[in-house]
Amino acid sequence: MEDIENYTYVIVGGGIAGVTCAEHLYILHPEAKTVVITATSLIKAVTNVLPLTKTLDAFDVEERPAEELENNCPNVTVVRDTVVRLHAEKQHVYTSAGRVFSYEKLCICSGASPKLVENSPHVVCIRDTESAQQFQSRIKDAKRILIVGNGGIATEMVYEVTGIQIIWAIKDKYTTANFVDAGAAEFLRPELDKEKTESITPVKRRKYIVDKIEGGRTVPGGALGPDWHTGLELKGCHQRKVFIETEVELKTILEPAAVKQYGKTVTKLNSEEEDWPVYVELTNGTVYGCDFIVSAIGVTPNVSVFLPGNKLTVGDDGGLLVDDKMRTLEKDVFAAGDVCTPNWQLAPHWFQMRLWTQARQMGSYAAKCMWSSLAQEEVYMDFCFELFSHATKFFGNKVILLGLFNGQGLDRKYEVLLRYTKGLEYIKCVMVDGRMQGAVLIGETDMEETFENLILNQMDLSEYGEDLLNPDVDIEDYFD
Ligand SMILES: Cc1cc2nc3c(=O)[nH]c(=O)nc-3n(C[C@H](O)[C@H](O)[C@H](O)COP(=O)(O)OP(=O)(O)OC[C@H]3O[C@@H](n4cnc5c(N)ncnc54)[C@H](O)[C@@H]3O)c2cc1C
Ligand SMILES: *[C@@H]1O[C@H](CO)[C@@H](O)[C@H](O)[C@H]1NC(C)=O
Ligand SMILES: *[C@@H]1O[C@H](CO)[C@@H](O)[C@H](O)[C@H]1NC(C)=O
Ligand SMILES: CC(=O)N[C@H]1CO[C@H](CO)[C@@H](O)[C@@H]1O
Repeated sequence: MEDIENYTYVIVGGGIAGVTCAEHLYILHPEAKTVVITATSLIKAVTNVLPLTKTLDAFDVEERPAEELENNCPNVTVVRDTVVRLHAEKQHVYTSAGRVFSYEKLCICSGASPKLVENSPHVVCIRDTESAQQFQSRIKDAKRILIVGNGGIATEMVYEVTGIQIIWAIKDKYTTANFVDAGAAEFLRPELDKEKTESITPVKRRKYIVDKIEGGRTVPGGALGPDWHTGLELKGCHQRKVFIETEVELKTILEPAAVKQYGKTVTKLNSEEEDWPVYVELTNGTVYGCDFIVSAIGVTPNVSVFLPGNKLTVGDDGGLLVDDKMRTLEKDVFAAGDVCTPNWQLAPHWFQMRLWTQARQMGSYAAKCMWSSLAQEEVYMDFCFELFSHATKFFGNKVILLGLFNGQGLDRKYEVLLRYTKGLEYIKCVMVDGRMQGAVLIGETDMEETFENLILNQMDLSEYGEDLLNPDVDIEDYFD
């Protein structure tokens, strides 16, 4: 006979999504019994929340003991255990310790695991530029690394790293429109900041069209598009060399002994090439040596224990599909954070990115949805899903990403306005037909609220042209 523990709300996962969901359920429904079941002893807490705009808060993430959540929210219990099965029809979850929890409303917040090209000590995983600092210590003695992945993080990595050779293996034909962030990475490259002895007056203001970039094979230095060549080829990247291998994936990682054993031909990039700690065979048969491999190929949502026997559906990216009330297809089963994939009609300037910001927004909104479905109250989609926004720090610089900041989904048919002041600020606007679609703001630009409004209200800005970013024109006066 099963000994069933009954709860109103059961949350699986003690990450940002799960903890935020529990905290908000406690606010909405303090007398309800809530349990957070989490595989790890520490939970993730959001601290130092600072509202930046209507859709965006800056905050820190800290690991905290579970008791803290219990102390702050007395009717919330944290159980350290691993959920191994969901029986949605019975409304039960089962744990590895043999416990059974029944719920009225369940929220799956089990997160995602970084995809590794291969589980190997030679592979370093990068999800966000913030982990770049840690990565830089490993890179100190390296001569050559191989980067796998073609997303924003891989792109930033490629531009972040100086003074070594980089082989960048991408499965697409060309490095995506992400190359625009090359400028951001140039801006952020600490070496550049250190060199900054000249005054910060020169402001580069540039405009270019992004739809005719050809994929390159071997691109030296920081140049990926015709404009970057002339405009942003900056000092300090001379020994750096980037070799781009397109339309390939990583096939195998080979130890030096295996290369000898199988008699693999190693492709040399310089004449006197020595032995390498590790070798990589690409799907087209080329073998390269390198110091280590950087994997930046995204994450896999942690869904496997929930699927068997239930009618949950997953999207192309493997996430649990949720509707605009964060509901899965199973009755009373919600999902939030990295584990889920929004399956509603997305607002034109919002898209999912598996980041803290969204884990928190979804956790909070899921709590509202869970409570309102129990209380049979109406709930409206949170305003934060109107506009993609993310605030982070790259090497101490404030970075704000708004809307389609990288031209996401615009099929490379957009213009970019750029204002770039070395060591001070980097402002990029993505424009279509004179209307702002997205922006990257680095430094203390103080533009986030104005730009948020411009993206949300889609005002026609064509008459301002490039002057939109002219530092002598105070656009806030016009638009606030
Ligand atoms: C290396 C790395 C660096 C990152 N850096 C940044 C960054 O700088 N900025 C940023 O915004 N985002 C960053 N991200 C992304 C960010 O961490 C995630 O988007 C966010 O943490 C997702 O929160 P979550 O609550 O959905 O999932 P998670 O934080 O992954 O939490 C999932 C929780 O579920 C638990 N769990 C999973 N399965 C079970 C189970 N079966 N039973 C019980 N418990 C379970 C786990 O133990 C964990 O507590 C990074 C991610 C990685 C991997
Ligand atoms: C906890 O829940 C009980 C009822 O289940 C309620 O009486 C009590 O006020 C709640 N405690 C707090 C601190 O909200
Ligand atoms: C694999 O691609 C590289 C360049 O991307 C090329 O130099 C090499 O010849 C290709 N190898 C094979 C076996 O096709
Ligand atoms: C299938 C899968 O990705 N499982 C992961 C889920 O989360 C736990 C804890 O974070 C990982 O240990 C699993 O590997």
